[in-house]
Amino acid sequence: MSETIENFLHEERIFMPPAEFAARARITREEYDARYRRSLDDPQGFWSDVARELHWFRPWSTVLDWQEPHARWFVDGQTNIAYNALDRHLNERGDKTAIVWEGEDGEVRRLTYRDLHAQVCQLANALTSLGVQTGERVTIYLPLVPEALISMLACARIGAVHSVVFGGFSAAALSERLNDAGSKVLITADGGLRRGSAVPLKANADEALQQAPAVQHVVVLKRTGQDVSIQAGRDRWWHELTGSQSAQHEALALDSEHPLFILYTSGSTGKPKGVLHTTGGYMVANYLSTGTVFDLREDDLFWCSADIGWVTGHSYVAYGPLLNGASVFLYEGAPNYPDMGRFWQMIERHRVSILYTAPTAIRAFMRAGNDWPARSDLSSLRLLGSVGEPINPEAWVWYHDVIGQGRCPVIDTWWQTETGSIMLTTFPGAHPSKPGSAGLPMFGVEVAIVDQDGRELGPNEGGLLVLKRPWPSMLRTVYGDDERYRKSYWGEIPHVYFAGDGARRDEDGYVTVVGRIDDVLNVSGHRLGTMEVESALVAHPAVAEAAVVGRPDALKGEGIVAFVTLQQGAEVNTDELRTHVAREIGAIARPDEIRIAEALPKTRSGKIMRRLLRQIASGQETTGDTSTLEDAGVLEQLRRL
Ligand code: 6R9
Repeated sequence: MSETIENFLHEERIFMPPAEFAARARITREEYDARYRRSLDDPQGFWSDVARELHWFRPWSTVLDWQEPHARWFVDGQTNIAYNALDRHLNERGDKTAIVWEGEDGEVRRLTYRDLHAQVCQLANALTSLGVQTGERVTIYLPLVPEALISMLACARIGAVHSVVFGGFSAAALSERLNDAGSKVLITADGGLRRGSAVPLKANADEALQQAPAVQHVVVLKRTGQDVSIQAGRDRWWHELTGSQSAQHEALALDSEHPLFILYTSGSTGKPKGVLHTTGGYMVANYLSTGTVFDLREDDLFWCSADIGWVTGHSYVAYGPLLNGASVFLYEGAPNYPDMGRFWQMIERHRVSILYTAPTAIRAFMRAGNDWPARSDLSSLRLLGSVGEPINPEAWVWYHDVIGQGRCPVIDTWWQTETGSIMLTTFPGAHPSKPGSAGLPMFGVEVAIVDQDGRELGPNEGGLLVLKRPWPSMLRTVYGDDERYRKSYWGEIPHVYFAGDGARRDEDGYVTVVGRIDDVLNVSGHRLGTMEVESALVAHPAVAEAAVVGRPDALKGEGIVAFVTLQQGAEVNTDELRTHVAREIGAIARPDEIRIAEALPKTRSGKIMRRLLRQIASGQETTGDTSTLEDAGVLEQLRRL
């Protein structure tokens, strides 16, 4: 990490917004300043004005009720996010393209707002026919196909709370999430295409369902046509279930604080947290951020390459763009299939104008060389965004020069599953960009860099990133564990939201986020708890103890290194352990390296000294205090591994 920080500190290049872009930008410098000031001085007025651009079945009485750490936004208001994302557009934009989808096999589908509305209504009616009630949870385990968005919107329409589980997660991860949410309905598919082969989603789901007895109904989308087993009475084909349903459905008027979705994310303990978002605030914040940060225009084709299983897919593939009546591009498969030119060919083919992707992808494309993008016409692009992890300046500049051809501003947006929408960014037509630095606070966001005691630090001092006031799209709780919510987010430092990231802010107010300061890894932009990987490892019969740390990785941001000790007399091959972790959690959690050790470095009180393991894993000298180490000989042995 220190190498990365050095690199950030020495980056001094500044990129001004291109004049042509700035001239017609939705948010100019003056507008940003004025609106940002108003959002802090008069939050009620500011947020009311934004919310009034959307449809409410009943207006709110109070904009914010804040009983720390619980916020209620647009109190007493009634709305429906699916109504705002679909019905609201039908008169003016019924024939406008809502979704252009490309399957990995090259199949293309287009849905207008009217088509999307009709299909969402049919599924909403179908879910109701299965007995799904308002407030009940529905788990979605699908590939990135239009039906993933249709499922989310159908749930939102009837007030069912969706819990999307990334299609790359294992059966075990799925059953854990099904059980935690208490879902009675699962929506899945026979499979999805990834790198030319079919991912066995239904088979995984069947395995998961053996451990999730509460699930009564499974809706199965036919995507690949691969063989699957259908359990009579429980499993129904999507097309059979929805085909006979009416394409009319009246969206329910839901309380502004009605739960919209649960999304599981990693924390510093073993069990993933079910981050809960509610309706009104999430809707208003995403409507605003998508429209303004991405300078969205009627004729844009917006491509956020995230999977629907992550928050970026929720906010900037599905809800934000559709709330703005935008056309969204979706791609099902792997970025390097059949080759490293796939992204650029699709941008040319569909005339994508805004691309929002992750640093890991950018670094992989950069490594593959400039020939790939050079073969495609990228002139439709006008804005580029980055999200998910710190972007190193080299990758930023490459993205700007080679993909954006110097013409497109690049924005680096910092936010989290918990924040629901973008919290830090530059506005592309308003602010100069500094590669590696996310930038300035979004409207309504008050950011600070503090020390462990909550004291605010000065310019360029590294500290903890906190947010000083509630914002509309903030998580409301950890599903089923409010205590964990209080402790993790509002209990670390009094009266502020603790993000878990380290950061510093420069003289111009630009915030650079350097990475997690807790036991959470960021591997290719995906959050993974070290404890989750450790739990998976110790579940293997040969493993006695495990300690997992991150190590800087030029491509993935962070790689996973596991140190394990074995049970007495046990023998195991490290590849088997790596595969075991992938099977337990999903391929994203597969350790890059496993080192079998005789013992782990522990303090006298039995705590594993991860700092030392991190240093050993990245080949550094072990430094700092080792006086609390129980057995100094352990270090010697580890270094030799
Ligand atoms: C949206 C999303 C959140 C964590 C966050 C931070 C890292 C995200 C970043 C960034 C530096 C950026 N992160 N964006 N770090 N610069 N622009 O990624 O949500 O999956 O919950 O991850 O990702 O560490 O705390 P999520």
